[in-house]
Amino acid sequence: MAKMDWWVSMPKVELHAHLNGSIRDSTLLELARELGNKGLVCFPDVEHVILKDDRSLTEVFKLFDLIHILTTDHETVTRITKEVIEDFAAENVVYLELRTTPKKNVSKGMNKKSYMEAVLEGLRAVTTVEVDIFSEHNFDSPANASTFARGNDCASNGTGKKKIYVRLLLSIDRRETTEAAMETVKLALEMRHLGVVGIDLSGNPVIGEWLTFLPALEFAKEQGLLITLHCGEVSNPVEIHAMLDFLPSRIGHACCFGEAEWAKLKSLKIPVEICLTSNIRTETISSVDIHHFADLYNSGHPIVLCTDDSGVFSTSVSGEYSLASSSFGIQKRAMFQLAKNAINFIFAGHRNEMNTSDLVEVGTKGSI
Ligand code: 6MZ
Repeated sequence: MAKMDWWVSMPKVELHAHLNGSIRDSTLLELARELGNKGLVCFPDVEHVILKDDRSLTEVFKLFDLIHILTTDHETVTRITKEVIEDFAAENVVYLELRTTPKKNVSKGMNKKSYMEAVLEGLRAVTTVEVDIFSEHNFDSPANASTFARGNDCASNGTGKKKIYVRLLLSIDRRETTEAAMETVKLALEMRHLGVVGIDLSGNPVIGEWLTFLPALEFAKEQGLLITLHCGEVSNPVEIHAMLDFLPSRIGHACCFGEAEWAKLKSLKIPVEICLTSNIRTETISSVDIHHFADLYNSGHPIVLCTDDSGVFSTSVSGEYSLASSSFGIQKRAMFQLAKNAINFIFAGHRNEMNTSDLVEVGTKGSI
């Protein structure tokens, strides 16, 4: 059997993955063909859009509107969730925080809650790998920590299957109202015992106002949900400062920061979810060699490599590790350390009590 590349065999943590951005092209095309046969979409046009490689940030959000037309019924939401989990597990992601925007689709009898139930159904439908949706005990118990750490070690869990821990973040779309955002937070609270650990604010960054979402985000925080914000995907210093003042547990992207914003972010030590391929493909950052990953990495700022939308940007977590390694000249051992550090920024359990030594053990076996 061919030797697996170290960036694939290495256990990894994925903290910034949007469900509808992580769908296989083959599945999207199949769904588009079905709707095409029913005369609901023009298949050749949709095929062209799905297979197009480079897209501006604006075009990406148009693509999401199309993807949502293809996916927003219960059965399809269940299917894509199942496939996305299988795909991340296949490349040795051992802990995944999957985020998605609960949706209403009146014509399909869907509301935010039934959408999330379809997502959970998808998690339960995975049979090729063992999925831990919510541990009986908290994630921080030594037993769970070490099980997590041995997540990709088939022999150790006695089932002969890989294991992946999955937790959910509910996304608020920037097109939503304060009431709709509040509804999502209340749903997250209701579904806490089902593995929902936090809230994400995402969507087209040129739409919506921070103050619209603030009441719901404050309420979420008061109730103990952890928050991650898409921050600085476009230039908007006032919003960036307001978001950092909110003290989110993590932020995503941080592309369009000026000196004052970098200084504030660094002094607050807020972990950043870095999405290299996404930023390059959407031309938010013009080339990888000038990506802020390098400065944050060199200054020891907490960062985690993520895919954002592995389907839309044709990437994978392994691909992001390989890209960072080759672009910034970081060797395998240091990349492993970067992957391991991500455990400190997960939303499940009490992060600081995680035992990371077993993760080192797993990585050492295969590749270091
Ligand atoms: C901001 C993004 C995003 O929630 O339907 N989303 N928001 N910036 C990005 N960078 C490219 N990529 C994805 O997944 C798709 C939704 O995630 C958000 C958008 O709101 C998009 O509609 P779900 O599963």
